[in-house]
Amino acid sequence: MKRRTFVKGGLAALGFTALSSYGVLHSSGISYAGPRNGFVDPLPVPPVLENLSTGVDEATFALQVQRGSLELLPGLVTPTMGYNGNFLGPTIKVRNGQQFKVNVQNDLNEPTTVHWHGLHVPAEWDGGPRQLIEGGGSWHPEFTIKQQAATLWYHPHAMGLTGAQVYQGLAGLFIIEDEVTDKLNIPKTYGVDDFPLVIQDRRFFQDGSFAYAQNMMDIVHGVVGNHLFVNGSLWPNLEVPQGMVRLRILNGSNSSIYRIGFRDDRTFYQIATDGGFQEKPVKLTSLFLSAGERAEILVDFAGDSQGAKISLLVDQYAGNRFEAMQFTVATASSTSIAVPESLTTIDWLQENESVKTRKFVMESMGGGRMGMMSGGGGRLTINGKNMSIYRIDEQVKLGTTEIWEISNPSGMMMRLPHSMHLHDVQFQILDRNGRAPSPEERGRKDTVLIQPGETVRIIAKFEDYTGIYMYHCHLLEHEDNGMMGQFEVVS
Ligand SMILES: [Cu+2]
Repeated sequence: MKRRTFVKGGLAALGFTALSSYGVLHSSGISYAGPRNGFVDPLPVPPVLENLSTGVDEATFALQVQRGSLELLPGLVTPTMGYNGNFLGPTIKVRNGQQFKVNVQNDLNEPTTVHWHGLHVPAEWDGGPRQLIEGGGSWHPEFTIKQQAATLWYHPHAMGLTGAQVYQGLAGLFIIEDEVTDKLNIPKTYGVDDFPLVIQDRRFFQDGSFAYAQNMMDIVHGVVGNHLFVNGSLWPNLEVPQGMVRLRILNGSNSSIYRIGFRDDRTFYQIATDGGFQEKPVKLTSLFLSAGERAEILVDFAGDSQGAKISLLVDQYAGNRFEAMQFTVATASSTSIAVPESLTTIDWLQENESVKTRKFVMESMGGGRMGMMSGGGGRLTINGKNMSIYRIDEQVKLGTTEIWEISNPSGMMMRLPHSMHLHDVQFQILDRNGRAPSPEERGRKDTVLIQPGETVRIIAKFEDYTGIYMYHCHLLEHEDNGMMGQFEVVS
């Protein structure tokens, strides 16, 4: 076994219960829950990307997709990819209504794309598999941001290359602000009381290089890592003010589902789903995020003494448990912020507005395990079909509202979760196996976890733009192996 593992104890001491309800999947080795020597490195906070425009109505950026290297594990050098750097990318910040322009330069020696995950975007600038940027090539999207405040992200989406490129480091946050944010009394000073947390697990060879998809099981279950990184750092420490702190959390892993909470089991408040603010804060002690999902939370450190250390626990579907990072309470906050009573109002789409119900069946196995990797149709399908860029699977009429009923039938041999992502729209969850969504999922969503045996109904309005978009499983190894389809919005 070439994989790097650590043998140690202390997992039980964390007092974090296992996700037994998930059933048995597989284990990717022994995880090292927390550091031996404390949380030493300061959490890197991705810089906000410089806006090259001077006008307030414009936001112009430059992104360079490049290779690099980084010491992710102590003493080892990992070959990586990054945007404008070695690993991950800068945070893009725009305002609703701004004219967004970006010059993307692909300095990889292979094709890539830049997909704006969660963004309501003209199809030609979506950055899906149809907008390939060849190695050495460039791409120049330009469109207006027509969307409320949200924490979105950007990542590659080239067919068959997405998983490997994200794994090597290609991901960044895309934050939209608007008048609602302006009015709310919540932490909003980036890097001071408003922090992005990009959570990702990784697996390595002994020489420090990434051990990405090695075999069929990696594709079936997704590549699950045994080291956990926050913003590209192993076991970092973040100094936070002694007051209210906002965390914008992205599950940036390829295929992991995380349950996220604090070592002391403290309560926190979720204020946003994938697509922006919820109507009211949701009181929680742990949060589930599947690959690609985001949440914003408020954590109050006002009651903690200066110097107090509180760690973040991340429990991974498939068994690993991580003490991911630590918060150290520093000086008193300069602002006094309470958890708001309400945040925004959401235009809830009504079932009777829907003109069509479409059914989508996500299947992990069509007929025998041996067929999984064979070219003849594949065995990761949506409605029995493997992705073809030459086929339009669904046509949606511009300006209409539809219900999409997505099911993950419980197969005889494979019980795998899937995470459905739609491009262009923010949808709302109507129900999960007939039951109303939990408070954590009540809001604008672009990615939704579908557990084995579940049927989830979502509702969305397809407006403003015609063209071809993707829907797919956001477990990237599933997506790369064909669990994807195309919908065309037609006038
Ligand atoms: Cu899947």
